[in-house]
Amino acid sequence: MPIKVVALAGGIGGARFLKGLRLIDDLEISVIINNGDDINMHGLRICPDLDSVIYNLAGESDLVRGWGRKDETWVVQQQLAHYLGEEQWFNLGDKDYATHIYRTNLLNNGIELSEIVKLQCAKWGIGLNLMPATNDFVQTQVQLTDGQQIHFQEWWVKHRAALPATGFELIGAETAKPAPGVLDAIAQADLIILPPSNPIVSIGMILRIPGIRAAIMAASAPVVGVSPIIGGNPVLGMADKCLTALGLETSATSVAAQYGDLLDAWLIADTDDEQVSAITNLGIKCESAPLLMTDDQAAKEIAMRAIGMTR
Ligand code: FO1
Repeated sequence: MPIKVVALAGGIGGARFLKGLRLIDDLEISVIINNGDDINMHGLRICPDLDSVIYNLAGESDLVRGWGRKDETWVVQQQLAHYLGEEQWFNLGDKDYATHIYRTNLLNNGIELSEIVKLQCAKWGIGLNLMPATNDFVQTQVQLTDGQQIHFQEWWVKHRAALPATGFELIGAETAKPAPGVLDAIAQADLIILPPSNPIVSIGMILRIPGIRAAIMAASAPVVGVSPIIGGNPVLGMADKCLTALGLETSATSVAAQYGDLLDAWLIADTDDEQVSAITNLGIKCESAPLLMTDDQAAKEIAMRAIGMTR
């Protein structure tokens, strides 16, 4: 009888974890993917975390960048820069443009994002059940210390998260609904996993879609998370900038406290094992292990260790 696993995933870190998780036998894997990074550009809907997960699972992602397609070319972008008279700060490759054109055309024809993701998975032969957190258009905005509010991608990519921020808002969240299948997958899960994605702007934004956090709290499945922070630093991306913006410490303990009563178990890095007792005192089962996902096999071992904490 396969174990029904539900993972909440953001972009690059989540995708790398999933490439290991899917190597484990007898798991039926559903993935709820963050839409907060989504942005409309040049009249196209861009869904970075959905695309990072799909491209990684399809073996099509650029492994150095972590986002976008491998063996990419940038002709359309260069031509757009010519027309627009300015260099594009958000890099969209030619193969990537095909995804955005395909998705936007279907959306404009009334096809829901969750259906489009299923079509993409079929095209790429991805056997996992991937779902966007919501079919509604939500966008993460960053509140800056100067009072301005800018799109997450502008903060993250154009400014490399260097502009001091005080908070993150998910625009559209109040009226957003979980995508079809999301709440059922959570309710029927035998195990729920929080991979080492950004706890604030990736997993944190999934949890802001009304109903999802409550469904996880009500689920019979245990919830196990894997720390995205090793030592005082994120392994990938800039989760430290997000935690600092909220006045939170960048540590495995701080992220566990941020997830709070959602967590039953928390796997941290072996180099952080002095934090095991502090996390245990939060009422969360805590163990340490090597957490660098150097390849799919390493990610598989981390996933097995995390699952083992709840069995
Ligand atoms: N990240 C960057 O650092 N620079 C980029 O130019 C960039 C472009 C881009 C285009 C499509 C896409 O799906 C993702 C892209 N990303 C880029 C990553 C994106 O910012 C992600 O949202 C973050 O990496 C967080 O997951």
